[in-house]
Amino acid sequence: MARKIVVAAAQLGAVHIDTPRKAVIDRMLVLMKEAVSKGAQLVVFPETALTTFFPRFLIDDKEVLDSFFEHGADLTQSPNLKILLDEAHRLDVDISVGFAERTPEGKGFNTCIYYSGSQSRILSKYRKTHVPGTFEPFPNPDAINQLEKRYFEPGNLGFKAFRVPGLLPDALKKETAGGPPSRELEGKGDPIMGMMICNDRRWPESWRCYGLQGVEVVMVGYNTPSFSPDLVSSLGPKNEVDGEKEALYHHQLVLKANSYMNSCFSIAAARAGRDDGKYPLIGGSCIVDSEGHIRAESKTTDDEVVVAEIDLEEARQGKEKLFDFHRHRRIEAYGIIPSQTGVVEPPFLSQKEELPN
Ligand code: CDT
Repeated sequence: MARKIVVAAAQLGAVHIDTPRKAVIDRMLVLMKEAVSKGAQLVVFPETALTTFFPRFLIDDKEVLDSFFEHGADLTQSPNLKILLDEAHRLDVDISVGFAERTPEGKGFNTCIYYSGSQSRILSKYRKTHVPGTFEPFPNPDAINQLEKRYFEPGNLGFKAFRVPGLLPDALKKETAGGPPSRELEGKGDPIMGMMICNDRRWPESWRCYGLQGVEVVMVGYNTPSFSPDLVSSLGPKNEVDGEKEALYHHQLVLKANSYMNSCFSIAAARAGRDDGKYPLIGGSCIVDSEGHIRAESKTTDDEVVVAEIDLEEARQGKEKLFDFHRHRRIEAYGIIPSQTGVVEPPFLSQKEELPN
């Protein structure tokens, strides 16, 4: 039976360091409304959507730095987020939105939440796990910086998939299923979703953690520089134009491959365009299906809504055949993955040792 939902990526164009939050939020409200007018039931916004991507800048003044964060234990009461959440409730649409979070204990996280418009509550919160870049700026004043390790701690919430009520009228519920989730009932309940943030999408571990919970839709907000020779391979492009092509290539590569290998859809929302950073941020907001094909993608690096209808039933193909984890995974061979972080090469061979055949 088809399980169709309409989803959207709401791409934001350039946001400058002195752009007031209010102006960005107004743009997000326009995008939300447009997505809903196109039938979207879920709208995904970018990473740190409410401000410029401030980790590109060295900000030493604590008060100035704090002004880029949302504060408080109850994020529904953050005055900035509240405007978006209230509108999502009014429009009866779900949203996923990224922002910088300052906890009451003073910790900084790169966070996103999933808010259900119909339920009028936050269903899930995620904090970016793979925090890229450096703590100290590079000594070379022309270098491209990404000071996320200075401003954010690694997320401490793990990759926790969650079910989303209200999107599929015929979804099995606890009461109607007649028992707990089982092999026969997989893919029949409310949609299973997971969130990750920007750099997380480049790590297969993020996806597999969700894949093992039967994820059907992964949402990713991102700020990806078009050219960052100090941070990525120096074998690559030598200029901004080629850099943008390469950055888009890698962005699509990881979305397509990981959506395919985990038999899930993914929705990726960029903040794009040329802000005050040295180079622009890529666009490439897109919706990818569970066979690794792009269903819809942005055509600009401005504010733009990308919408697609997706049938979650299609993801059953991968989940029940080639990537049926129950039948084909071999956990006895994967021990090194949870037990080791960095690379440990095999010992050097001795001159006298025979080469293994
Ligand atoms: N925001 C974010 O995580 N950006 C990183 C940049 C990596 S270093 C160029 C990304 O993975 O796109």
